Amino acid sequence: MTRISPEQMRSMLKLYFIAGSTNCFKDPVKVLEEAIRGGITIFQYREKGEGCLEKIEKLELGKKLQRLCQGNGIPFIVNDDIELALELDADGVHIGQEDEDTAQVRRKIGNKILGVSVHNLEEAEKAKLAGADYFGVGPIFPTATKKDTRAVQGTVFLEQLKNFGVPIVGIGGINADNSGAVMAAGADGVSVITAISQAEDVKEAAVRLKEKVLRR
Ligand code: FQP
Ligand code: MG
Repeated sequence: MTRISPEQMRSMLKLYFIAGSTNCFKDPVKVLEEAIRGGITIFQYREKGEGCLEKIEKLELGKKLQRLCQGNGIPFIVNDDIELALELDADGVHIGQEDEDTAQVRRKIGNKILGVSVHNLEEAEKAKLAGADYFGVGPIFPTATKKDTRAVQGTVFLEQLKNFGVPIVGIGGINADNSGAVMAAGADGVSVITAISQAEDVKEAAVRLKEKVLRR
């Protein structure tokens, strides 16, 4: 397997759904099932926060969600936990600035997909050199999901990254109403947790977001 191409990466990032057990009001497997039917293009398993699963339970839920992704041709990415990603043989990992060193993670995962959160051009340059396949940029808008976020960025940094050559997904407070602005600023896709995981109709929420990102 070779490194993913930027073109392939860009098409995968259109509608990036992230979730773990604590983000869902019902069985996360059901939620992911509906989200897939609604048209998500990539999934990140992020088992984090108060009351989250650990060890064997985290592994078992990961296996179930991965199987669902595999059955539907959806890339399965693991957040933070490189060891889990390797154990599951996931399609990739996502790390932030407070996680393991990017170059070190690249060595560990070989050619798997590597996503890195970046907040300024310096971090972006460093992550690019260390082998990032895509950037997560945010929080674009205010979000309640993550407590330890950086300051809200708006879409300005997305504009600055336009000609950087690395595929980009916006994250943080994105919903069907504001996703157009994120795409217009130069993102290749949008990433959401709550807008899909806690929607009354999960599939419908994904469909609406997908329509918006494809309109660009
Ligand atoms: N962007 C993305 C993605 N996924 C993420 N998990 C983050 C940003 C945030 O390490 P990080 O990454 O800053 O916080 P946490 O580990 O709590 O999620 F691009 F994939 F949308
Ligand atoms: Mg992280």
